Amino acid sequence: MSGTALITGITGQDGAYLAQLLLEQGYQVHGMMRRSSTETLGRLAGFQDDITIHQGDLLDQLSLVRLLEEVKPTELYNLAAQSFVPTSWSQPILTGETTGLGVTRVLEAIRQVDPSIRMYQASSSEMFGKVQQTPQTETTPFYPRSPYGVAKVYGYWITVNYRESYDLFASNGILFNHESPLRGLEFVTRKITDGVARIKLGVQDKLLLGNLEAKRDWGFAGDFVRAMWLMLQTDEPGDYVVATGEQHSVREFCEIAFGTVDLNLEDYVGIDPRFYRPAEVETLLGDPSKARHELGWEPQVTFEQLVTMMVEEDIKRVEREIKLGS
Ligand code: NAP
Ligand code: F7E
Repeated sequence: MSGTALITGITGQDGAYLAQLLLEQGYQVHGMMRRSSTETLGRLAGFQDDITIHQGDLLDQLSLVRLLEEVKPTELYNLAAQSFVPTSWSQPILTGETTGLGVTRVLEAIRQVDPSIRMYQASSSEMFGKVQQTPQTETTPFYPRSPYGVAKVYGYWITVNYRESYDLFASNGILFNHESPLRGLEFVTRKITDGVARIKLGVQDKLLLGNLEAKRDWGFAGDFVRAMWLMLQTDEPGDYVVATGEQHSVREFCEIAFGTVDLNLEDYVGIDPRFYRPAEVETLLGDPSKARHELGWEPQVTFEQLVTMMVEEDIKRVEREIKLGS
């Protein structure tokens, strides 16, 4: 018997991959989603019936307390957040409430209902922002560059603080960018692979992007959720960098994505200053040595495999859309 897991943010990219992993491990999986007037469970297609979905919201403390009383989880994965960096400038208060203070609400609910619940907090490489050291490790100082990054720094430290104040089993995964065919369409990788698929299939002419020189340490979401689970199986809680240790620019991502379908990016990519950010994170590169040594975690999917997988899945999806006439 593996236990009972509760995932906040079950409707997001990582929620879908983590739910699948936990089901495979024999967990009873419960997911929290906020109320929406439109369908948001699309990423759970194929295994939604194996998960119990509950309504709740990181903005509503009582909904969290009630949910923990009802589900009685042994492990809680706090993946819910306003996670799109540009939106954090247009909605900084909402981002602070959800991505920052939301973590305190989850920790308070655990403290009140059952302090033995193990908690994973989805911290982010965006906390390193204007990097103070390369590669970034668990001891690299934070210098966030967006309201999102600032909110994640708050979430990180409140998790550490509740661990130290109340002896909770609460761990931070400092995850670098991780992508997949389930990534939201506004994030740069998926915007590129969706654009490549549409251009190849003749339903789009151009792909407009912002800063092509930004560099990221990109991995596969399916690999990264395994690290989340491993973090809650240790004897002691802790904080871990999860990254591939390899860095590529947005331009390189484009080159491989267009190359997959025998097109040249120069013929199709344009620059639109609307996609520049008020303050940019120019470069991120993680050192996952601690996760490798203490968790035995290794990424399986290479950068080239990731880009190819995303392009191929987007081509299949756009072909289906064309057939349906949408
Ligand atoms: P995502 O696809 O944007 O999913 C975010 C989830 O949070 C969605 O299920 C969303 O629900 C939910 N949510 C937003 N506001 C909420 C609220 N007020 N109450 C309850 N749920 C709410 O993000 P992701 O890529 O899966 O990332 C998962 C987590 O890891 C996030 O915390 C993100 O910040 C963090 N992270 C991601 C990366 C990455 O590269 N993917 C790296 C480091 C850290 P709706 O479907 O209703 O919008
Ligand atoms: O941008 C540049 C952009 O939006 C990556 C989130 O999951 O990872 C993600 O945050 C880079 C930036 O991800 C476009 O300026 C160029 O330098 O895909 P992104 P992000 O901001 O790194 C971290 C780890 C998280 O925690 C976040 O939740 O790409 N870029 N042109 C562009 N970015 C976008 N979105 N769109 C463009 O057209």
